[in-house]
Amino acid sequence: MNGVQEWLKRLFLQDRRAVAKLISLVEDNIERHQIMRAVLPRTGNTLVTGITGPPGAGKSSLVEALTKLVREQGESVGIVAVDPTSPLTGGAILGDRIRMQSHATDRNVFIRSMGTRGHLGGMAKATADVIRIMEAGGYTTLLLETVGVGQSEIEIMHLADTVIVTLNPGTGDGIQAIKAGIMEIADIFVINKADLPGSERLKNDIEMMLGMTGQDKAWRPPVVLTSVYENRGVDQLQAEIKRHHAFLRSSGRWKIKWQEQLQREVWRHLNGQIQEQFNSLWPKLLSDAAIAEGTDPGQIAEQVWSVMMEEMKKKND
Ligand SMILES: Nc1nc2c(ncn2[C@@H]2O[C@H](COP(=O)(O)OP(=O)(O)OP(=O)(O)O)[C@@H](O)[C@H]2O)c(=O)[nH]1
Ligand SMILES: [Mg+2]
Repeated sequence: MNGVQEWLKRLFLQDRRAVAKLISLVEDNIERHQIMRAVLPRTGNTLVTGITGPPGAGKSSLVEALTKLVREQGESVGIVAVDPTSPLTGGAILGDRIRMQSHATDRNVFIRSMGTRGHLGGMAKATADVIRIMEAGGYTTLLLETVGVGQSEIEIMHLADTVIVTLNPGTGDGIQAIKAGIMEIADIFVINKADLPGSERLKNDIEMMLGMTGQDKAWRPPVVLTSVYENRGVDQLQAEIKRHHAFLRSSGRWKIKWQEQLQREVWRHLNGQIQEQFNSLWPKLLSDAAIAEGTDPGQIAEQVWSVMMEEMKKKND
């Protein structure tokens, strides 16, 4: 039995070290196929809860508060914190590590921080793998935190089944969120720091905007007020998460979501493969003067595509 087999065996016995080890191997692209093939049959049952929002909105504080609740209920928690602006990877992003200290010694909480490694598609790919390994390792609650409200965060949030958008009162967050197109991805809105003034107003603003946009009639995103400082609203947030999970399952949305996620994920892999092949072919195409000057790039793309197909056929023969 090779080393990977041994680690997989230990993963299925819910050995924390195996979770860490297999995540590193997959991230380094060592035996990725073998690992993911073994892991996959043990995944797909747990819904992933994503938490996004502007920097400092209290995402990590909420993750920690939710983790505390879930642990009290006896479930184990896997947390992935993605920071597209951070070059760090593997280890913990310092701030998160400090804040999550209360769970650091808890064997039933597994925290993984990820920074940019290569391009963004790479990060979404890696995050999807990490979530699956955690699920196969027996973590029954999966939380995914990502900072920001830009395109890259939305890409990460598509990995989640339930998306929580966290905003703060008195910051103009509401307006920013609309501009960033984040209203559309929110299943639940949280107004955190509700101990500060202006939260009712922000709640009204969000509800008004929800009324105006062509929302999904079957699910109207609730707006939950929380204060991690005053330990308020977190249980209500957990109840709304459970309600959304139940909605996904009972309405059959879960399946549709799963198909959409699969499509995105396959495309990310395909995109990576095509890009790699294209990058290796391009210099040769240029130097062979196969491409005449002044040719329309769209036409060149068609030529390149047929060359790529030929290469692929040669490889498969
Ligand atoms: N007043 C108040 N402050 C809070 C509350 N929750 C969190 N904070 C504070 O807000 C700051 C940011 O909290 P984090 O949980 O790190 O926020 P975050 O969204 O994870 O931050 P990034 O990951 O850096 O984007 C910290 O100083 C927290 O102590 C709250 O309910 N009320
Ligand atoms: Mg954070």
